[in-house]
Amino acid sequence: MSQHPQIDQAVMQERRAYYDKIGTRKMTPLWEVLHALVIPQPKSACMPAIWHYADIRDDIMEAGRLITAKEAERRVLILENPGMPGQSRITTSLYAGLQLILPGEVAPAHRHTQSALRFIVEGDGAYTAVDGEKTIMHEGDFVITPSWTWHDHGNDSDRPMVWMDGLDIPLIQALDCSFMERLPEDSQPLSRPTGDALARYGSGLLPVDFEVKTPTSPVFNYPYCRTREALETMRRAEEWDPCHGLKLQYINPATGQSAMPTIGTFMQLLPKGFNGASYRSSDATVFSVVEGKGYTLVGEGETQQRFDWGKRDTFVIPSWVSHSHHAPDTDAVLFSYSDRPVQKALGLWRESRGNR
Ligand code: GTQ
Repeated sequence: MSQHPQIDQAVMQERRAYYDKIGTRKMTPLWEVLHALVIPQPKSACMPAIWHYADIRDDIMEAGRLITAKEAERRVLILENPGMPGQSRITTSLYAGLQLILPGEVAPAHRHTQSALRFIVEGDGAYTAVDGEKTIMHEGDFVITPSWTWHDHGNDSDRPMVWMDGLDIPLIQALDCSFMERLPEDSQPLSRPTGDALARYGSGLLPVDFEVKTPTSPVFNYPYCRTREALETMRRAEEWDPCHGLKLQYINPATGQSAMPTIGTFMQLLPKGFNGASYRSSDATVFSVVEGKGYTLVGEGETQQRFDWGKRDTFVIPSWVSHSHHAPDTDAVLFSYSDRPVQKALGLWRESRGNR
């Protein structure tokens, strides 16, 4: 408490008048906001949240009765972080949505500066065409649409397909560099056979004269069967990380960097009985459950939450929030993505284990 409340009142009044005056000249005092701007550690509007697929699948299918993929252009339910309603984002920097394509539908060709990933949640056999090549998608596949590449989606199978879209929309918004255009035709012309990119760039080989021209991986479908086999073979070494189980990152084979420049993507195996140690990192992370079930403890003390999850559920952990993964009854496989490559490129990324 102040010893001179009268004087403080007078000073406060004078300051307020001063703030009003400089406000007319488009200025404002830093000292009133400094400690909200430069804070000791992340304090995000992003909240931990979970979407159970069993609770939302009917809503997704209902969208399929209300609007066609063509009319919607992209028929997607945005997974909106409850801490940032109306902002079309799941973390401060990243977007997530669940996209539905019904048999026979086409989501027409367009391109934009935002990079996109597709992570296949339900169904088999729909396709995405990227830069003249179609890839047929299966559950657990990780598919990339690099910045400014033409892409259209279609479903020639006889079942609905649902995938998670992960895009860097909020990041591009912050940088004000969104550009987009549409192709006059629904589907782009194809110039290469299906599987060409994976054979050419994803077999531990590269064309002899290959030159890196863009930061995004030339492999645009990382099939789950290969990822799963890698995890299954590696588990024999019994080298479990106390926090992550066995965790791999998807890389661009031409550079060794993350597969996408703005979004880091990961797949991890938690063996049955896994009791993970507490972990936090500065990249808020979106998880999609590929196999098995388990739970994640989020936060600490009285505010700690428990997210029970199973196949096809999505959950998000904000920046610098401690969490631990547990898989008491089954093996579990988790796909995840975050803005880690951006933070690393800028020398900002941090992690800590065991509440240190
Ligand atoms: O498939 O191109 O969920 O442009 C949001 C924006 C998907 C897409 C989204 C998009 C797309």
